[in-house]
Amino acid sequence: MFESLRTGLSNAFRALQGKARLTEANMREGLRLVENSLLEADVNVDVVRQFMENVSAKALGEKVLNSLDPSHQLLLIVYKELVALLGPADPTLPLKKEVNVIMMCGLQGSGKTTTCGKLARWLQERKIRPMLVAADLQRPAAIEQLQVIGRQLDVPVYTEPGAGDPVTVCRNAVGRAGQEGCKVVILDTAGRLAIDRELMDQLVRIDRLVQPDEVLLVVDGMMGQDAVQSARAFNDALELNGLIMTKLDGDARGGALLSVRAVTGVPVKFIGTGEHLDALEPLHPEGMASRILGLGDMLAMATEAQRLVDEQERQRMEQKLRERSFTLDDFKSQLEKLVRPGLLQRFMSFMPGMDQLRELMGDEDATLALRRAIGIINSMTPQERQYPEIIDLSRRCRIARGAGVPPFEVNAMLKQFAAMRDVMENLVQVGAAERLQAIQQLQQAAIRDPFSVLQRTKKGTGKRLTSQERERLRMQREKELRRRKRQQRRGG
Ligand SMILES: Nc1nc2c(ncn2[C@@H]2O[C@H](COP(=O)(O)OP(=O)(O)OP(=O)(O)O)[C@@H](O)[C@H]2O)c(=O)[nH]1
Ligand SMILES: [Mg+2]
Repeated sequence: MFESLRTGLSNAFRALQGKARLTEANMREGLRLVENSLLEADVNVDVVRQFMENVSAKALGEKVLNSLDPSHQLLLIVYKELVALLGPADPTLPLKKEVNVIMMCGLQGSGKTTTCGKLARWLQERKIRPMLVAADLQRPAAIEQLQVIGRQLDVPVYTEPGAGDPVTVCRNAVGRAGQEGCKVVILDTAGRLAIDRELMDQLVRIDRLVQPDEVLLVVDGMMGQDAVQSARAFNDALELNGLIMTKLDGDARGGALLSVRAVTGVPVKFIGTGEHLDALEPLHPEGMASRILGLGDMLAMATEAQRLVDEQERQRMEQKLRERSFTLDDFKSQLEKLVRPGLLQRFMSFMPGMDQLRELMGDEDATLALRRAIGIINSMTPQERQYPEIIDLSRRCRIARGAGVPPFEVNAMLKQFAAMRDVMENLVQVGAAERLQAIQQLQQAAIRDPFSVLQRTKKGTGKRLTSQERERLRMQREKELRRRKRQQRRGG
């Protein structure tokens, strides 16, 4: 997420690092780099101007210039300013009544229907029963699309095939939801390629006559400043409660996310980070700011990890860890959960200092590595999976042959397993609240002292690159440079 912005910003901080004496001129150079990266990320010019005014006022103060480590100070100032830019956010949905109505709107293809499904799933995970409503009568296939999602999630979908007026459909749906005990009704409305009178009139009519409790606008994060402008137009017509910005998993540069709140005054509540129905995250300004600065977002990672396993299995695992009987079979079943397209990349975006590793291996490679580990476990006997200590040289060679990998990989996997088991066993010894606290402390430490975290992680993953890997990195870099040049040419 937002690779180039992150790289640009970290270059700015690095430029100040290790300077024997920091002068105002040096600091101005660092600030210039910060400004450039924001502009390159397509942040609204007025927003950048205001941002830089705030940051400069603090960064050029005597206290910062005379401080022991001005690059840390600048990072901290930028972090706080990013948090202010993104927030205050309220990533919740107030549920007050028997039946709460959420209306989703947005331009065509922005991701409304998908996001309706994601929200429904998000509610389900919180034991709230949602109902989806096909209020997009424009496109015949729209109803079917929503029904497919409903079946996938096992969520009721209200449709009235052949109906002419979405207002009637929505009203009837609210009545039905009451009867069926659904607490939240999510209206999937129609989109248009551009904002036009007809689209707005229809939405305003639904808004006035159905009186939704929440009106959420879905905007495509890849659209950059156009997304911000359309959000402004929608907000003028509808008074939005919040935004959901989708497609931030792709090549989105981040400009839309960073500008939209300042330009429209509407908070971003959730972000969409993939096509799958579980790729929805509440936006926490602190976590996001820290992710943009490459410091990771441990809280999001912990939440995400928890989502992957259901409550029952989590308890079973905890029990095993507590009894210290966590085996390679359990390890395997955890690895299997991670082998899903896009998932590992998402996980990596939460971790501090993962840029290098991410550059090194794409999603495919990472998934491949997991599959190899699973393959290794598969070629072990039940006894070996239970007691890996018995794996000696000859067993190791046999396992390696069976899995089609070199023997050292068997060793590496066993070491990984042992390391992970140790960390997890230690974590289950403390209570849930303490665990959360430990994670938050880790995050705070990363923010306070980012370079140490980055350096540590770098050292940890700092294996020597083979010439092939170096070659691959070089090619990737060149490709990225070409892409940027193309973009610049297009831009002007
Ligand atoms: N990568 C990515 N793709 C997304 C995300 N959200 C939606 N999409 C994709 O965007 C495309 C359009 O999504 P829809 O949900 O059909 O969009 P819509 O706004 O309902 O479109 P209309 O009903 O035609 O106006 C689909 O291919 C989705 O899979 C996201 O967060 N990330
Ligand atoms: Mg749709």
